[in-house]
Amino acid sequence: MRNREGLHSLQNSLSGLPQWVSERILHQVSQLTSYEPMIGIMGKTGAGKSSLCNALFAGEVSPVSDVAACTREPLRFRFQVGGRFMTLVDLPGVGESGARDTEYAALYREQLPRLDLVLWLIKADDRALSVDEHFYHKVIGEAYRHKVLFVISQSDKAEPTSRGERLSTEQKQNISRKICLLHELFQPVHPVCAISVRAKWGLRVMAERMIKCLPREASSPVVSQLKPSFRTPTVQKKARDDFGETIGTALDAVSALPLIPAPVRAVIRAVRDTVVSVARAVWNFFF
Ligand SMILES: Nc1nc2c(ncn2[C@@H]2O[C@H](COP(=O)(O)OP(=O)(O)OP(=O)(O)O)[C@@H](O)[C@H]2O)c(=O)[nH]1
Ligand SMILES: [Mg+2]
Repeated sequence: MRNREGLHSLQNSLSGLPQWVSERILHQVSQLTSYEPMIGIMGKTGAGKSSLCNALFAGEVSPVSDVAACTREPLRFRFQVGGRFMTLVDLPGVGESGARDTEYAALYREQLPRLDLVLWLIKADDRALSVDEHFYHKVIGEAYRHKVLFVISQSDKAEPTSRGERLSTEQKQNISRKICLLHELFQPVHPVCAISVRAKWGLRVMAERMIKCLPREASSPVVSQLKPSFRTPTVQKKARDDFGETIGTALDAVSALPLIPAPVRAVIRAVRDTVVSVARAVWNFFF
């Protein structure tokens, strides 16, 4: 219903264009609004993967395939919020014996191209990082590093531990050191984040980073899966801008087609910015 209102405004903004152009753009809009994002999650067992996902996402989780724990297949969880779906893929392998590298390399080569992002959790008090490092270099490889967002989890376990609910200044300093260390070890494409689900610390910034790292077409559908407290103005702005820009890019692509008559091209260029701003304005109707 709300979708229809949004579509109506967009249709109006496209009304000066030839029908085939307008249809092509509306088709793009419908693909964007029905896009099902896929996020991978990695890290040793007990790193806090399930806890983080439960903290961030509002969806009702339904396991898509329940595979016995001993098989090295990724576990998929499909989420649903308000009729939209997202899939989380729990990826195995980090922390297991190096002998399986080839097997995992094959599995990851199959999974990585389809993933919009991979969250890689490293527990704040985990010092056995060479295992993660080995896996990162041997299995992920250069081609997909831009899809990895490292997250230091369970930051409340950083030294010096206390019973307090909040992180102490000393703990935060140690977390900063750990962030620097991870930057040295992994040379990640995106800045490393730190969180504690228990202390409810760092999650909002982490959610913002995650949305920032996502490909344009995936940011809005992921935002719609976040719990309301993480749908901050920054997060919404990024998703709204991405939505507008994707549609702008679709118009640019049409106007760059070789056989487009010059007058049509001129009209496309003339309405482009208006269409983008209408798309941004109606974002809320869709997501
Ligand atoms: N202190 C503390 N404990 C946490 C935090 N996050 C998770 N835990 C605990 O750590 C344990 C492991 O968390 P999970 O979320 O199950 O970890 P996982 O990575 O999904 O583990 P596997 O599914 O076995 O690979 C649980 O007992 C959690 O309650 C945190 O931020 N702080
Ligand atoms: Mg788990």
